[in-house]
Amino acid sequence: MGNSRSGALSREILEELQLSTKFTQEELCAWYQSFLKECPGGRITRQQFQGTYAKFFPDADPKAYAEHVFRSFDANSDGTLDFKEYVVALHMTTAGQPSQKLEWAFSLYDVDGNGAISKSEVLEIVMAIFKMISPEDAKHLPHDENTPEKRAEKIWGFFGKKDDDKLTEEEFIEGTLANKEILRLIQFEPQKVKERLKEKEKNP
Ligand SMILES: [Ca+2]
Ligand SMILES: [Ca+2]
Repeated sequence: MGNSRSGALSREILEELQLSTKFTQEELCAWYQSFLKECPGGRITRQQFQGTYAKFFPDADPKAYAEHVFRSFDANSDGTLDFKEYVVALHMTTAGQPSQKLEWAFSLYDVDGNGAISKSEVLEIVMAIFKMISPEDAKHLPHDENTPEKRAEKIWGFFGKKDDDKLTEEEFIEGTLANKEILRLIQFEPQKVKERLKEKEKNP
């Protein structure tokens, strides 16, 4: 009760976020207000985060993917997302430069956080992505990428790595910037899936 800090963002965090994201003070303050409305405690829990994904993908199983995304956003690994982590995440995944988005993608794929990506980590994320692809959509995937194993193999092959090799962040970002095919394969694009579904409804 009567917590005066709950309604306003501290100047320190505000300035830090303005610098790191280039969002304006007005934008940040408005988001903070809506963030507090959604999360009066000022933190998003893992369960809440997964719940949001579940709403967006009612016909799929986004739990594993949501878990990985949550991990990549939870910079201090305390099991919750505070406003700062939330805004940085929003920036990296939406407004950021391509290289920033790929920095985030690297942290998503570096499941154990050791600074390098192994082939099994690629497979783990690709499996999580596949759980969000509806069986109907999966039917339309090209032959050499219609299972998680094939798709992981294809991604790994693009980087020219042996099975036991590791990918550094630099290799991952440079390779992905240079090759649109890798970029397409490493991400899940719900929007494109939805667009395709709409088209299908129009022209069954
Ligand atoms: Ca955190
Ligand atoms: Ca790793």
